[in-house]
Amino acid sequence: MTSDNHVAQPTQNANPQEAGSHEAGSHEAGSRGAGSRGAERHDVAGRQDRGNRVVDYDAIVVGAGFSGLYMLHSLRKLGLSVRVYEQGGGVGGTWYWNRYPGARCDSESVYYMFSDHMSEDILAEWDWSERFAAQPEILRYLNFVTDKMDLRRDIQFNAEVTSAIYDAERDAWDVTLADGGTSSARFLVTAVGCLSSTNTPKFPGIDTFTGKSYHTGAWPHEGVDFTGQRVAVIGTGATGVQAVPEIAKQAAHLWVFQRTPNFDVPNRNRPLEADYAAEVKGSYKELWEKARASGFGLPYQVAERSAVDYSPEERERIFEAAWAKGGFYMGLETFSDYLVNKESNDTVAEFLRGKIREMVKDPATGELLAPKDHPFFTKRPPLESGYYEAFNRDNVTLVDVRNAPVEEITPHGVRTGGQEYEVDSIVYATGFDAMTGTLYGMNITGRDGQKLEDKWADGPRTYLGLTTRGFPNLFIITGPQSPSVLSNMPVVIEQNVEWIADLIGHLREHALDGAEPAQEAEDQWVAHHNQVAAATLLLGTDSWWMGANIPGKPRTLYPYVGGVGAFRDICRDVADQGYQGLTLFRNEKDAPAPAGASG
Ligand code: N01
Repeated sequence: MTSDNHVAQPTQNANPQEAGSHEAGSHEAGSRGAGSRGAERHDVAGRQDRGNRVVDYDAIVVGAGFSGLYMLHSLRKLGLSVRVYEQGGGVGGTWYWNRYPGARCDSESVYYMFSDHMSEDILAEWDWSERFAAQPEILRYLNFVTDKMDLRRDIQFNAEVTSAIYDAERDAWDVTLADGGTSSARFLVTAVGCLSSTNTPKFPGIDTFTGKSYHTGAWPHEGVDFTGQRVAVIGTGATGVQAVPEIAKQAAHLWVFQRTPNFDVPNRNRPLEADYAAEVKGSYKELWEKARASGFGLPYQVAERSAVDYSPEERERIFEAAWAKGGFYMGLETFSDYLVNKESNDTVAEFLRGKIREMVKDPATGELLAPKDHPFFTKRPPLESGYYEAFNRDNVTLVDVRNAPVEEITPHGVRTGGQEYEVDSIVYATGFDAMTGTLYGMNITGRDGQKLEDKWADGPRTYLGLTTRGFPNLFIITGPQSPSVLSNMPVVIEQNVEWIADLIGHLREHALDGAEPAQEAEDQWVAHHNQVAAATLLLGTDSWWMGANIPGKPRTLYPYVGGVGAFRDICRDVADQGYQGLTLFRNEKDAPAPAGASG
């Protein structure tokens, strides 16, 4: 028996276990998408033998980055048996794969970590060395967390999930790995990140290139020495912007192929001042609470004001202060209406264009680097450190592939505008099939054989971004229609994980076995998501947030833009009202759920 509730109206490689390097000698070798039967069928602590409804684990979690690690810890605390399958040879997710030169986090390191909810000790013991941590340090941190919390023993590495099929008879998820291994669980949690399936455009001739090709998102573990090489970097998003200054230091010549210029803001990275780090640690509870209640998961002092209400001189002073501070302060602490007010946005856009023109010596190059086709922050603004200065070097050339798109990759380089650029290496900084690519790669199949990809053929349909109807007991961490990438990730990850763990705890407490969103709840969430999105300028810009970077991908805003704090409140209300909008059920189809169990 089921009991339906309805949705509340929304209120508004130091790793010893690594399996080796991932050399990317061809573009295919350097790609990755959405394995071994390590799981012997075994007796699972707390498992009830329900005849043919036996499962191997209470929960299977896919992915061992920030979200998978915290999910494992949280489910273990509930006493569940958990198996984590991780495609990589070690923990880290994004930080395991993205080892390209210059890779570092764009969130300040003191806020880019687990809170005391994971462990007070870790928070106290771990010290970051830089304001914005580089990839190796973040990977070290995640390995430190893994070992400290004794998480490794439940993680199976080199385990790529190739299918996950819901069996309604057993109320179980059957999971298959690339090596043919299989296992099953009652709950399936995807912790696969938002940017995990690399995107390499299908340029004609791409396979004919005789040099080396790399995708930034699947970088060789041993690193790449570009010394003396002629190099092409295709793509100028957050990744390209980080990689270009570093590659420029080594290459004999570097050509940067730009389709759309971005509004890059300096990160002003520096060694982390001990006083500042101590101050943050001293008030972390307050700061994290502020981050949790904020729009973007950072405890910044958001200015509730519009640029249009200020004089040009006052605006300039505010912009200059944020420019000097560096990081996301330009977007978050200057004016609050950039995403909804074009006039306000124009002021910051013009300020940033001016800065770019100032920094780049060659006027024609500076003009090409100054974005004019989209408002600020409607594409993710990269943080830069030496990017614009790189174009003042003799060995760096910007190539415009907006007006003359890449025609083909030849055996010796890149052809565009009728000219061939001969290179030894091509770096594809061309991004990801974000948010859905990896989910679809797992061939997730729900009730009645429906594939997730088919259900979402016209765009994702979720309840809170965390669940989707027809896929009982499937939980998606940082899924589409949740704040996900529009937040400092650890903050939303903790919220998502805790909400899922609380729900599973609630089910167990009430002798229930599953949850699935009601149709009406899902419809209302999708409508709310779309309504919030439609009020912003985001829909008018081609960005990966809109799915615009992948040919044929439905054009819709993938992350939820209603704000981290507002989302958190909605999720809390749903839980407080007994998981309103979710159908909670038990396996014995004929047994009534206990009164009040579903709230
Ligand atoms: O990917 P992107 P990314 N011909 O999709 C270009 C996060 N991140 O890997 O803009 C020519 O942003 C494409 O051009 P256009 C962050 O959230 C975080 O750089 O589509 N060019 C663009 O320039 C970020 O937003 C950190 O016109 C083509 C580039 O390739 C996200 O990852 C650090 C092309 C792709 O840019 C993705 O960033 C780095 C074609 N056919 C990244 N196809 C941290 O702080 C694509 N491009 C943690």
